[in-house]
Amino acid sequence: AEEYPKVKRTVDFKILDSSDLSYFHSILSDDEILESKNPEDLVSFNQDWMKKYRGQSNLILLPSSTEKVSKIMKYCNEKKLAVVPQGGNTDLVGASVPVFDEIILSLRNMNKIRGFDPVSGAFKCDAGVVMRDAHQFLHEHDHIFPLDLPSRNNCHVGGVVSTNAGGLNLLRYGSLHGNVLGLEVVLPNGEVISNINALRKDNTGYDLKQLFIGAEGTIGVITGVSILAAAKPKALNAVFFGLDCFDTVQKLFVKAKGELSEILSAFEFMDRGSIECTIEYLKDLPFPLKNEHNFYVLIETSGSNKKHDDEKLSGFLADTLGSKLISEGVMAKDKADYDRLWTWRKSVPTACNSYGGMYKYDMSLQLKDLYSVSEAVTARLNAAGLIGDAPKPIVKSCGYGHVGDGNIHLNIAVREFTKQIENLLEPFVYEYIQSKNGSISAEHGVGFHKKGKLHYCRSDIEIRFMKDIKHHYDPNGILNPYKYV
Ligand code: 2HG
Ligand code: ZN
Repeated sequence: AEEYPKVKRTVDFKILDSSDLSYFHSILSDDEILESKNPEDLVSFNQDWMKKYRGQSNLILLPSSTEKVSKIMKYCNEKKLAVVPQGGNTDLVGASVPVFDEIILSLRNMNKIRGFDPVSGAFKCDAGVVMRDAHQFLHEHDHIFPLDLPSRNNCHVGGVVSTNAGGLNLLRYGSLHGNVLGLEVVLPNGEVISNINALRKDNTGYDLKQLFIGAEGTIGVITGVSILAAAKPKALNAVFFGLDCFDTVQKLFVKAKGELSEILSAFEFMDRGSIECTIEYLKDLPFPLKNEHNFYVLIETSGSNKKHDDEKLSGFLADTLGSKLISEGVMAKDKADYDRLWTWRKSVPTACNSYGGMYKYDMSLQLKDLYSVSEAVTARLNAAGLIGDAPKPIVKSCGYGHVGDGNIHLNIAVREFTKQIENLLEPFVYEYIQSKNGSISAEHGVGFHKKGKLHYCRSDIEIRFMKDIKHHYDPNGILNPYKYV
């Protein structure tokens, strides 16, 4: 596990006692409270998905209404009890678990859909609705949730908004900063800001909701979300390509934008390491291509006319292969085939995680530089003799991500965490990103993992502004403490 001892518990924070528990019992029902003297009993809340971070909380509150969240926050603020808000706990930077004994405020009992307007597409729900359920509901209403992620079966709508996750179709539907119409947020002092009935356009001064999108629960607890759902595409298709170099990936991207244009909905890449790891993990699933390549690309189209879209995509495939830009590619034959092609992309994170453990970097760079960070890191690991030919080398470097968004995920899968590997990776990776004017977090956030690292991509003035905002909303610093701000 990551070393939490780098920080000390804030002495000002109160230590939970029986009077606090009595208060919580007076406002919540029994199934809204989970407590144990032994934090081990609460491990699924105390520990993150990657099993890298583990806190020591003895108390989980699972309120079922905004009013209850507000009462909890008001009380905690008055008593200086620290609180970490938690959604599906699928985050990747140690943002959603406690560091010490913070109370965990889980939104999972706030799981109601509040309404849907099929004319405008505005969809409203509680923060704790699981993304899969939002998709399911909207599907039945001929719409889709404008964001999809490999963790869709567990992550919460409020959690992804708090994280400002990007997902697999940002290229088509845009970021949450554009899609979220309004939010309901409980502030650390218990006050509720609500513009959940928001309009598509509202130009009356500061757009306050934007501050909470990507804030990772440091200045307020998102309890409700209103978001613009998109019309459900009637035709989906995908092609899977094998390519020789990242330069060709970029050429293919330009071609796809130009020729598939309005039906292009995803352009994802994976390198050789990612696919080798995933082949090992998926064992029995036959790989769609015959040959090995240095890069793989999955292109998705979605549109409204199956015949037109399929013709366009198969024409694109034939032309790409014919022009010798690329030597191998396949198009999905049917829906099951389409799902299988996506499995090769969606399984990469889990495949890397099952290797042993992983060092995870999520970065934004100019497209021309996107893969260079992986090459630079791999060269260092290679020079240290850590990437060998053994069936399962000590280190496996997996670079993949969202070409359309200029976002690479670099997972350094390891059989075990060692100081040697860590010292080869950091601060090298961050300094590299800084030298290219990139961002050290494209979509996973900052959390505990990148605490103290903002200066690699944010100026002193920007960091000062963030601290001012944190202090303004949360003067006692009780909300998600010890994290990036
Ligand atoms: C993805 O693009 C998600 O698959 C998760 O952002 C990435 O876990 C990851 O590395
Ligand atoms: Zn991603």
